[in-house]
Amino acid sequence: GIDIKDVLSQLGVKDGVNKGASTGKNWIDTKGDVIDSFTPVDGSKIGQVQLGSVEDYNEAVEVATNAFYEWRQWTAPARGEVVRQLGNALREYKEPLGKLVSYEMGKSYQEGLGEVQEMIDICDFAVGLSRQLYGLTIASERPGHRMYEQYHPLGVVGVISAFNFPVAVWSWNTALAWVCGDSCVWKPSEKTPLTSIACQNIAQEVFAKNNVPEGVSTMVIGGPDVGKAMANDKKIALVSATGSTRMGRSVNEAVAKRLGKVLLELGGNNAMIITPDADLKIVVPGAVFGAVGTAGQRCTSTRRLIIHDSIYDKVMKIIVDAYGQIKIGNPLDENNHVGPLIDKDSVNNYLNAIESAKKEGAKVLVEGGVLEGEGYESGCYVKPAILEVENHYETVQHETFAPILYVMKYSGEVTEAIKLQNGVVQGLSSAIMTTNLREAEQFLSAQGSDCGIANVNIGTSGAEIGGAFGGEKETGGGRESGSDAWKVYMRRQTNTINYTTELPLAQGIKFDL
Ligand code: UN1
Repeated sequence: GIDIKDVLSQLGVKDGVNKGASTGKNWIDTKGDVIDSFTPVDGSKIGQVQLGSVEDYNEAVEVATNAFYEWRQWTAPARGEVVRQLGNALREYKEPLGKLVSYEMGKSYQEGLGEVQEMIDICDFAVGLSRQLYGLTIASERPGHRMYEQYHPLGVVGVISAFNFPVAVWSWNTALAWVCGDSCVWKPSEKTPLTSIACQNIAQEVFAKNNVPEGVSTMVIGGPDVGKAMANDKKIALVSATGSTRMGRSVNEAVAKRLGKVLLELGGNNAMIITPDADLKIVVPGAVFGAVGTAGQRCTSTRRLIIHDSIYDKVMKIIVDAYGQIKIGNPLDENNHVGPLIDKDSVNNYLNAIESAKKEGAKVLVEGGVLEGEGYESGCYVKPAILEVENHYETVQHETFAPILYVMKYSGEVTEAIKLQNGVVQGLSSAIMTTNLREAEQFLSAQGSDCGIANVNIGTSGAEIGGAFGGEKETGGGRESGSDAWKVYMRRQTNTINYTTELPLAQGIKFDL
């Protein structure tokens, strides 16, 4: 259960109408439509938000631009100190924020807490990073010259995030952008507006305490017009967009036209290869959590199983049996494994995908369907389904954000499985389940998985923040979060310094006056 009024008040969110845009200190007097936030958990209205318009967006960007000129003069470790405090504040708010994520988005409470933990982790990562934003020193070909590179703050970063990770994706981008000296304009999903207001409140509280310039953390909850304005806006140095391939493509086109920078983290079509040498004890929880966790609404969710024909029947029997154990219901009840989909549109997409896969020849191994009756009043609870398919089906090639697992066989060598795994337009995450070193190494080799994430004996979802997160092909090519993903939030400058009394030219060119 959840006392939502109490949770909202702990997070400074009104259960009435909230303003949907902020300059980092002040909530903008938005004039847009008032939208309701309904929870998919029980269908009730949690609160309301008055959307920001393009005008409100422009106001936020202006404040963010001015803030950038000040913020970039703070030392990186001083900026890191603010992010350290943000991480501590998130530790304090972990429980209510995790609950609100669970209630507004519909993921399990454990996963809501896990999402807030990802925020804390990236803050810690960013704090360390704030003393490591280093470039290289390079050997110069000219005598008495020193050549090196440095990274400078980039500018205003636009962050577009999706409903499924309504808070973590914001922090992956902003925690890094802030230590890098950038200011941020966040456009969260309209489907989860209250969690974003809660985050903005937490940031504002910490930033005010530290006299951070107003505008370093701004937010505008708005419609597609605001997203479009951001993509076309020359004042936005980098647009980091997480969401559908369709959205990402249109953002990319607009930003490319003005030669701006993008970081795209778009759709996945993640497969798990199960070879004859797989340890079934870890295959089953790995595959099932990957497919039904977050009700299949992660970009890293397991969409496809590619199973060797010699073990296919045995593996599928165990997995189908495991599906029989899945409890679907209120995600705040820790006995349940699967909560609702985000909304009824999503339920329709789920039903349509099952229907069209069947038309293409799919065989149903676990029947899907929408749940009705007590506890399912929101109409958003669906049964995780398993369909036996062929990889080339159009439905299988497409990412549907729902718990539908497509299974297929391969025969012969692991290279055949890798071909199927790579035979989609997306390239986010992938996994192989095997205890055979040769198979595992082939999967990780240059001829192996073509995805940004390739795991061995781990499912496709649940990446740690320390690695770079993102993927290839229609996933968009961007990398967020760990490793050296920070570099996209900065501009690189190569510096060469001559400390002699001569002016030797590079490439040995002679120029005598
Ligand atoms: C997403 O679904 O957009 O790897 C992000 C994972 C999580 C992040 C998913 N750490 O599943």
